[in-house]
Amino acid sequence: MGSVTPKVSLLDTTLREGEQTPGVYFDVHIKVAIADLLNEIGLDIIEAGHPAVTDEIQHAVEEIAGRNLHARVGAHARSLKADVDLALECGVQFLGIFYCVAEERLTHHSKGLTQAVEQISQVISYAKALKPDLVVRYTPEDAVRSSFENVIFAASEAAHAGADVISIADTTGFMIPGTKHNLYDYVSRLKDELAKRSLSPRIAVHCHNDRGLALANALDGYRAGAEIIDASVMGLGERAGIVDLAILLAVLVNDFNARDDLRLNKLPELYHLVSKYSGLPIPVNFPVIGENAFTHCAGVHTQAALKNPLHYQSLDPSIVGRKSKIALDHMSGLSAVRYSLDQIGEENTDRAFALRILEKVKEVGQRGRTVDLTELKYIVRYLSEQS
Ligand code: HCA
Ligand code: CU
Repeated sequence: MGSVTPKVSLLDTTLREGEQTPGVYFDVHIKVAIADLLNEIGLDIIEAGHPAVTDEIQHAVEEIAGRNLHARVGAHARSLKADVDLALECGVQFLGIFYCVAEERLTHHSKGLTQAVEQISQVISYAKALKPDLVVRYTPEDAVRSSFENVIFAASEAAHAGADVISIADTTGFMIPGTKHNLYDYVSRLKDELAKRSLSPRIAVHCHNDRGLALANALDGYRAGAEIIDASVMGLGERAGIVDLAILLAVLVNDFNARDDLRLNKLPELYHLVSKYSGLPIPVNFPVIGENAFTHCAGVHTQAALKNPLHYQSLDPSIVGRKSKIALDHMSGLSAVRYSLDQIGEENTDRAFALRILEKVKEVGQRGRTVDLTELKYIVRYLSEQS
């Protein structure tokens, strides 16, 4: 990729969207720990919660906003003055206001477009008047399935009222790169239309993962000029969730040279924290963070990877502070066994004995287990006693 790519800001919403995962709840002290790690990694915006939901969420947002983090701490709000008041009482520096302008929703709420947009504008002006340095984002929820005219009307009026950011929400994970419903064209067209009106709010993209395309869509939006990308740890969120933070950061840093100031080596700690307290395990094959993300297994693979890991790796594990690993199971070959024997100080094992060890490793592997280095020591001891 070229080295001249626009700087992108990163918004993490693990504490807001992520907590909308059924059954997921983080205690206030855990939220604070998550926010601190996000801040250390270098996130630009932390969406800390929607204070109107519960008193405890309000308290958590207040705690996090009061920590003087480098990241801007934000709250989520409906287009209601009461929600703005509550958010500002928490001391946030960022406020996300959402309101859907799709015809069906407006009809459902018995609102005309003009009336809805008036309410959105009034709430934004109200927030800006109360706190002029507040960064305000307006999100036309389900933007991509709403009529484009309605979105552009609402977005322009919101920008006129003082919104700094317009977020394009693919609330239902509807977009597909390369089809007529793609975020690249959507963001390009939106930016053009806003520019025609002499408006240039920053564009954010919030992509849900219903079709497994959240990241692809977010990158499409980014290539079209979106300057803020929303993500969450483990992609947590409603239904299939949203863009996964670690994968997004790895790709932006490694492949787009989009940032050079992030501490990606803190990501594993963050993921283990969120996994533990959300009660959701990180799948072993989860990219970048999963236990097996940099583990080589099959004989042909390990043999090649031991010579040069890049034979079977396109991402360097050290970018997140990890190392390549070799797994021993029924797929293993002699080179993997030799490599592992070296690691337990058995580098002088003769070939015949190494082959017997391999046979045992394959036997264990066929039962659906891998042999770790401790078990390998037991195997070595057991077989040497047999001979
Ligand atoms: C929600 C929906 C939302 C809002 C995004 C935003 C979406 O849970 O309220 O306010 O920017 O996906 O549209 O997450
Ligand atoms: Cu969402």
